[in-house]
Amino acid sequence: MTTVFVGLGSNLNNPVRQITQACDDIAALAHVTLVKISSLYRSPPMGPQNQPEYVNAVVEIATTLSPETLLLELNAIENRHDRARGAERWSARTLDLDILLYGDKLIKTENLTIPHLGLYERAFVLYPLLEIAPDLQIPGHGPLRELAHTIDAGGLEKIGTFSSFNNNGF
Ligand code: A4P
Ligand code: MG
Repeated sequence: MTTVFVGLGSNLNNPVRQITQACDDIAALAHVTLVKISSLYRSPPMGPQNQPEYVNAVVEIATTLSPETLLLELNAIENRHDRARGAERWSARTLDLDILLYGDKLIKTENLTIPHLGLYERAFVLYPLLEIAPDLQIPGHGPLRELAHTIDAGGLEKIGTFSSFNNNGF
């Protein structure tokens, strides 16, 4: 079993529902155990500003799937959420699932960069991650806590726990 952190983001078609449903979808994957779910956070769009605000979260899973197989499974979940792959970088999407960390592995292939490149600069990734793994060491980098303190959390707002939304029938 390897401990893996996955980042979730959505800004289209009821983002809260996209994220809570995606957590259920991840939990339902074979050879994956969902361990922790961060709160859901609202964040201003990074990139083009003419798109809605995002909802972001991070989950911790334990899995025996390889990084490549896990990526395929996560892409399949994105596709089931009607994810369109637009031409424009950083454009609006129903669901984005990124493998942030895969144990202590450093991976750089055509399909996969782990730790995820956005990890080092994105408040909407770092703060949810810090919430569920405050003592995490980022492979090849150092303590998450120190990294988070260098990144402005401006605009990031905790909007509720996973269960507060899920139990309310979103
Ligand atoms: N890929 C490489 N490494 C990884 C990894 N660690 N995890 C490759 C997942 N995928 C990885 O991904 C493109 C390719 O990245 C995949 O085929 C995979 O092989 P994608 O999901 O098709 O494209 P993308 O997500 O649109 O990539 P892009 O444009 O880099 O977008 P980002 O970086 O994901 O950013 N603002 C806020 N507030 N919150 C957000 O969540 N998200 C984005 C998208 C923009 N602005 C945002 C947010
Ligand atoms: Mg992505």
